[in-house]
Amino acid sequence: MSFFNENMEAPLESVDGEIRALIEGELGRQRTHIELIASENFTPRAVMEIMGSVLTNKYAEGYPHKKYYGGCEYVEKIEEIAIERAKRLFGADHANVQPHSGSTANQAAYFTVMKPGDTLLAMRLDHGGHLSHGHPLNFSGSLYNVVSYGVNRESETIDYDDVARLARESRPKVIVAGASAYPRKLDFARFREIADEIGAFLVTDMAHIAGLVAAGVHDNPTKCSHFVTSTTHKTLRGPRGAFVLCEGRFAGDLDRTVFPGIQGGPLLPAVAAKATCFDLAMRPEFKEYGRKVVENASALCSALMERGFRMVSGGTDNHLMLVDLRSKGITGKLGESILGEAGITSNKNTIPFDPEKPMITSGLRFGTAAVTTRGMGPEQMTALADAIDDVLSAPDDTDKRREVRARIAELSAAFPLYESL
Ligand code: DSN
Repeated sequence: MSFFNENMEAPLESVDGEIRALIEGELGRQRTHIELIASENFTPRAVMEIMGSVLTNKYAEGYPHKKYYGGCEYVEKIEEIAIERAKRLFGADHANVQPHSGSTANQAAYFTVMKPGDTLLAMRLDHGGHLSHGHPLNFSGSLYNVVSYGVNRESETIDYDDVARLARESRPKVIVAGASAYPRKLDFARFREIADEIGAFLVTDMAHIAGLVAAGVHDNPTKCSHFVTSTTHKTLRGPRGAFVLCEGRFAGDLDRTVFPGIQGGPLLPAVAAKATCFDLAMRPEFKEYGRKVVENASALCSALMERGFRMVSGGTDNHLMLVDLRSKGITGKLGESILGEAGITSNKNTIPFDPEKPMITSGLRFGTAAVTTRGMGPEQMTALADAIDDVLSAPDDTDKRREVRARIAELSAAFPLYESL
């Protein structure tokens, strides 16, 4: 065997021990910490097997039966299956499963119907939106004339009459429904009514709630939206990646926008893993999973409120919640850091009308997609609320954090993760 081939067959541990050790470290972290980042989840081993498969060796620019390369007989079947499953899962006319990320998926939807300088109406990031919904530092903020809507100061929920007013005043080409830190259900029918009144296109970014939609525990935006964009790795529990759904009349334009407009070759391991993720999400167990995610979020939120925490909008309808830490006299930055020391992973997050800067914040965002995948239920949510309260109520008490860390280690051990890895 040539030197080259020996290296080809060598396992990672003998090729790059440094990276291998760090991956092992990350596996250990995931096993021993409690994951409350609302956009994260644990994907099944089958999905990870696909992500590490030989599909990474193949180029397949174009679409099934119209590929620009030879040797696509297997990968185009895979892509066809992924497309069909995405359409079936969400009831869509058309699906493009090639976008690499949620931002790229949004870019594809925008580019299909907007020109630079057109107006985009979307939710502001500091009220729960996303960078790709028009933030000045994002492509969306620099290409388009962005008008933002936020939440009502009192209710901390979207004021649809205000969205309608902004739409009438600014006449956007596209209205975006969707958020990355909004704990309440979204009224897609109302968004569509607003869009129709002024002749705008409705792009729904369901990245956070896609798994809840698939499970039937959140309204499905597909029939109400001209375009639906999503990632696959959040509540949908698939590989890191994205897709776009649209009405049939936009199919050709959307596909041309993704390729050759924005991307070259699709990431085929991700395309195949999305196919498996969509199939898993159509199974009855996934409906049960979605129901439990929402049940756990509600249990964690109620338990935190009982312990004196103020929750933005007074609660949650979905998989996530936003905690206002001002009553505890600490910032989101400090909260994230001390919870991390105690083995609980979360992220600092602005709350609506936050007096702090985005790198500091007054809030924390918690989500229950990952802990639910691990098998935890309402009883564990109460234990987590106790642990969170113990840490955040005593920010100077390192002994307390050590004691909570031990409790978290015990809780993690009771819900093993990736035992076969
Ligand atoms: N970064 C994701 C989140 O945490 O919500 C959104 O892209």
